[in-house]
Amino acid sequence: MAVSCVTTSPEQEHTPKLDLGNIQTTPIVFNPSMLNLQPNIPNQFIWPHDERPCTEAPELDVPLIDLQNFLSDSDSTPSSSSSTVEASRLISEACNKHGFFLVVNHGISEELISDAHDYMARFFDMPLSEKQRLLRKSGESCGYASSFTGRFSTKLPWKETLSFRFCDDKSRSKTVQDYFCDALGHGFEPFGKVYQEYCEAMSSLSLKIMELLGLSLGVNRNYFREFFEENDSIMRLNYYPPCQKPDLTLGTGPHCDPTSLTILHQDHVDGLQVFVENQWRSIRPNPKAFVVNIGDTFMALSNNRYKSCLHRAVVNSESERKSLAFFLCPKNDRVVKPPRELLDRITPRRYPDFTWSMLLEFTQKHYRADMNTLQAFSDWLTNKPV
Ligand SMILES: O=C(O)CCC(=O)C(=O)O
Repeated sequence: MAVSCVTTSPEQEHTPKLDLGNIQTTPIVFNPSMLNLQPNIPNQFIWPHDERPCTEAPELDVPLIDLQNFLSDSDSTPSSSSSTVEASRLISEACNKHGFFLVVNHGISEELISDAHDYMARFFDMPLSEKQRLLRKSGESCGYASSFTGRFSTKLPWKETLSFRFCDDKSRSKTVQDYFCDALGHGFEPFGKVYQEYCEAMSSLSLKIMELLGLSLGVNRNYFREFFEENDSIMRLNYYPPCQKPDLTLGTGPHCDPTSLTILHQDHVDGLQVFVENQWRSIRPNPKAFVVNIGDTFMALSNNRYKSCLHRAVVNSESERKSLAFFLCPKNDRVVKPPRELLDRITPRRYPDFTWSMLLEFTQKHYRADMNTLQAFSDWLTNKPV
């Protein structure tokens, strides 16, 4: 029997401020090889009652957008070709409802996706001490994090992550490879190569999706594409170990992505949930598809026309789960402001000018990303003494 999982809207909840420096004692270590078999979980991983996962979340109806014809049409193809019009129509529909859609026939080879999953498995299989050689430093957005035990002291996520930067800047062509080799030695060159290639593919795909987003908003097809050229993005590998108390915790807590566009590939295990119409709904894994969603920065760029949507990941007691997330972000000093087409007297500017580096710093140093990040950031910018 399907159990309804209607919960209190997180909009009504108090937005916690980042508890920087509040960790008095040595933070606990999240070592999945020891924790995943224990019958009880440490208190720091236990979430408040009204935020705990529901037993079953009905599937969300997300459009499946076939990019084959759109991608095979050359750049000279008019924006009115029927496959392009249909793709941008579906995107508009999804982004007006919840901001999540799936893309298939996206042009990324199965082999590359499978390699990216294999290397992710190899990385998280390494002993904790090895992974800790990439440990994320305080105030930084990249590196290895065993949960966020060093950063927060409550509502910890049941996961490990590895995040790294990808710059689509031809003059800095080997950023990902350098990252792995510099930190872990030349034996990790194959890791670096796979993720360099994967990030390049994600960046190209996201620029094509930007064309469709532009068309769907009635903006010049190249406007957002050009805005994100030379993007300074973040790639994240998520590993959710099995948990003996999955009903008490979350793999990733509820949040909207502060970034611009997320392209996610889930393995075959359920876990991703989106909060739509006051209800948590799941997006089932589809190995042939990428899950795409709008983030806060694009919400600001679209002058609030397209909203970023609250989502989370749940865990389970039997299977581990993994996902690959590419977060498209503008070049650090690009000023985020909507194009003229999205402004008029009825819809004036909704957010002040900002750069991605300002928003990133806000989420690293002052605020734990949730569903109010963009509004909190906008208020902070507006009220900040000059
Ligand atoms: O693993 C997932 O399905 C979601 C991950 C996510 O939301 C994140 O990494 O921000």
